[in-house]
Amino acid sequence: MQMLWIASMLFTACCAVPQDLSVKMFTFPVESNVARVRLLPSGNNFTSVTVCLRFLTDLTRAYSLFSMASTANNNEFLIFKTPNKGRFDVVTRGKFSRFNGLPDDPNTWYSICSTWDSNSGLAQVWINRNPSTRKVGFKGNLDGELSIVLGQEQDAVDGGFDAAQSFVGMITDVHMWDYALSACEIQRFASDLNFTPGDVINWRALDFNIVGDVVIEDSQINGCFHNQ
Ligand SMILES: *[C@@H]1O[C@H](CO)[C@@H](O)[C@H](O)[C@H]1NC(C)=O
Ligand SMILES: [Ca+2]
Repeated sequence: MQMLWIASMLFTACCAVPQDLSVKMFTFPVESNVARVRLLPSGNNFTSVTVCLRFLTDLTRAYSLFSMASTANNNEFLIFKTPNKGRFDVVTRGKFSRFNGLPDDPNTWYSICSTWDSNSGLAQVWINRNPSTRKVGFKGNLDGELSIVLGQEQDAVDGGFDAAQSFVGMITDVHMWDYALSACEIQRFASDLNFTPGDVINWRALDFNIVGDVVIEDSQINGCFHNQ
C-alpha cells in the first residue's frame, strides 16, 4: 500500500504526459504579469538553436514571443518585439541582435523563426519565408538551468514579469531545435509543409504547464484546412 502511494507520488511529481497540440493554439486573452505557458525542454546545453512559431496579435507595444532564461542570464535566448515599427530583437545570453524592417501588421498570422549558432555567433530572423540580415550575437554555449516561457518576458528564472511586455494574442506550432535550420527547412516550416519537428521542443509532443489565463483552443491559422 505504501509502495503504491510512493509510486503514484513519484509519477505525479515527475512527468506530465506530452500532448499533441497539432491542431491547437494557445490563446492569451488578457494583459497580465502572470499568464504564461512554461515549456519543458529536452536538453540544457546548446551550441546552436532554432526556434520557430506562429503568432497573431494586435499589440503595438513591446512584447516577448519566446523567453528562455537561465541561471547564467535571464535573456539566455529571447525573441522580443520592440515598440519600433518592424523591429525584432534576438538576445543570446544578454547580447542583443537587432533586426529592422520586418513585417509586423496587426491581426495577421506570421511564421517567425530565429536561428543562432555559437561558432559564428550569428543570429537571424525569418518572417514567413523571408530572411532578415544576419547579425552577431553571443559566441559560446547556451547552458545552465533553463526556463522557457511563452506569454511573459523573464527578468529572472520564471519571474520578474512585466505586464507591459506580456503577449496578448495567439501562438501555435512552437518548435525548438538544437541546431540551425537550413533556409530550405525554415521555408518548409513557414509553408506548413512536412518539416522535421523540434528535438528540444516539439509542438506535437509538448511538455508544458499553464499558469494563469491561457486557453488551449482549436487552431484558426489556416481555416478549415489546418483542422482537417
Ligand atoms: C556545456 O557543454 C560544454 C562542452 O561543450 C561544457 O564545457 C559546459 O560546462 C557545459 N555546461 C554545463 C552547464 O554543463
Ligand atoms: Ca529580460
